[in-house]
Amino acid sequence: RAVTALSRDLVAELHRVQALKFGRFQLKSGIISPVYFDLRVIVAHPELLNRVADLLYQTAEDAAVRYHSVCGVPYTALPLATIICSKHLVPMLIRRKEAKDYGTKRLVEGLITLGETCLIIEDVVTSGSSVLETAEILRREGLQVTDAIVLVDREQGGRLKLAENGIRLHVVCTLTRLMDTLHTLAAVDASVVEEVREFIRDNQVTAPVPAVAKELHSYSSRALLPGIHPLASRLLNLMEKKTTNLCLSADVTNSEEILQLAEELGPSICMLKTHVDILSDFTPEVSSRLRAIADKHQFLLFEDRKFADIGHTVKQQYEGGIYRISSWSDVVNVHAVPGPGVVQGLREASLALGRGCLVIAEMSSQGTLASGGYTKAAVSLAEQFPDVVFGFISGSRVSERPELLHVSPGVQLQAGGDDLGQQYQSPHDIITKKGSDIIIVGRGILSAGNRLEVAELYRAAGWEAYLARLKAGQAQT
Ligand code: 5BU
Repeated sequence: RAVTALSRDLVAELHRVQALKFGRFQLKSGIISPVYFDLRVIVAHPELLNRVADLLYQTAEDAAVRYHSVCGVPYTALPLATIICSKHLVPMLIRRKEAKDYGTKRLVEGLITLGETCLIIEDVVTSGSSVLETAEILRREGLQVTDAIVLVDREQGGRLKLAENGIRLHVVCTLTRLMDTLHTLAAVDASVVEEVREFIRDNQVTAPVPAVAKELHSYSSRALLPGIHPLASRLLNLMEKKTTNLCLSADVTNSEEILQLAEELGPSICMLKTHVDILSDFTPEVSSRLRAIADKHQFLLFEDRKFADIGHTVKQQYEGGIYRISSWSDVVNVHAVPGPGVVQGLREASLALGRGCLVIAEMSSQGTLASGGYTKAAVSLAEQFPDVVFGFISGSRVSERPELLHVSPGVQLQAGGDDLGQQYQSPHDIITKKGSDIIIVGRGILSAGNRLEVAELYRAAGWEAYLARLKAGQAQT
C-alpha cells in the first residue's frame, strides 16, 4: 500500500506560493506563532490544488476510512472537498459558515441520510476546534463523523482533542516533518526549525477547562442564588446531601415494578422520571404511593409529559384527566414550539402547588430539530418565566444563568445508541464537558441484572464528574 506523504517538491511548491510563511503571526487563539499556513492561496495554482486534493484522498484510502459523503471545513477546504468528490464521485455536503439566520436557512447543504458517515477534510489542524465545530453541526443533522483528513497537523494537541470526541485524525504531514523537509531544501535556517520546535512544545492545548466550568459552583451554593426557583433550590440541596445527580428514567409498564424501583433505587437518585402513560395498569393509587416513596427517600418526581399544545389544552392535560399530573409530579417539561402559552397553561397550578417546569431546548435523538435557532428561542422562552421554569432538558449547557438547571437524557456509560435514533453520551462528558447538571439514565440501568448495583455505578460516575468539574473551576479562579 502506498504510504502518502508530502513529497519534497510539493513542500517546495507550497513554500514558493507562500502557503506557508515564517515570521510572527497571531493565531485565532491569540498566540503568536513563528509559522503560518495560508492554504487559501493554492486556489490560484490549479495543479497544486489538484495534488493536495489527491494527497488528502489517498490518505483516506491508505487508512481504509469508510464514508458516504465528504464535507470540507469552510472555507479553505471547500475546493479540496469539491475536487475529491468530483473526481471520485462521492456526494458532497457543504456546511454553511454564516451563523446568522440559521433559524430559516439550512446549516448543511446536500443530501443528508440519517446515520450515514461523513468524512471531514481540513487544511490545518491546531487545537482541533474547527474540525470539531463542523463535526458537531453534521452530527446534529443526524450524520456520523468518525474520521477527519488534514494536510498539516500543527501537533499542538488537536489529535487528542478530536480522539476524545470520537474522531480519528489522519494526517498527510506533521509540522515537524514539514520543517525538516524545508530545512533539507535549505528553505529555512536551523534556527527557524528550532524556534518552531519550541513553539510546538510550549503551546500544547492540554485539556482546557471548559468555559462552562468556570462559573459553575457547587450545587449547594447555587441553591442559595437570589431569584432561584424554590424547587430548583430544594433539588440542588438534596443532590448535595445525597451525593447524587442521577435521575432514573423509570420506563417500565407495570405499576408494581415502578413502585419497587422507586423504593429500591430511591436512596441513589435525586429524581425519578416517569412516563405514566406507558403504565398498563395505572390507577390514582400508583401516583399517590409514588409520592409517598419520593417523600420518604427525598427525591423529586418528574413526569416526562412534554406538553406541546396551546395553553388552554395544556392546563387541562396538566391538572385533569386520569393522571392529574399536577397533583403528584414535582416537575414536568414542555416543548417550546407553541410559544409562551404552553408555560402559561401550567402557571396557575404550578405556583399554587410549588411545582416546576423544564423547557426542552435540545433532544438526544438523531436528527433532532431542536438545535441552533430553535434552541436559542427555547432558552429565551424559559428565561421569561423564572417563577415556573427552573431549567432545561438539553444535551449541553444552553444558558449561562447558574440558577437554571440542565437535565440531560441520552446517557449511558457505553457510547452508542439504539435502533430508533437514541444517542448516548457518557456521564463524564455530559457533566464536565457539556456543563449539564443532572444525568437521566433509563435502559443503562433498567436492562441490568442488578439494577441497584448499576444505578450506584451511574451515581458514582455522575458525582465524580461533578467533583472533577468543581475542582477544575476552582483551579481557574
Ligand atoms: P434511555 O433508556 O436512557 O435511552 O431513556 C431515556 C429517557 O429519556 C426516555 O424516557 C426518553 O423518553 C427520555 N428522553 C430522551 O431520551 N431524549 C430526549 O431528548 C428527551 C427525553 Br426530551
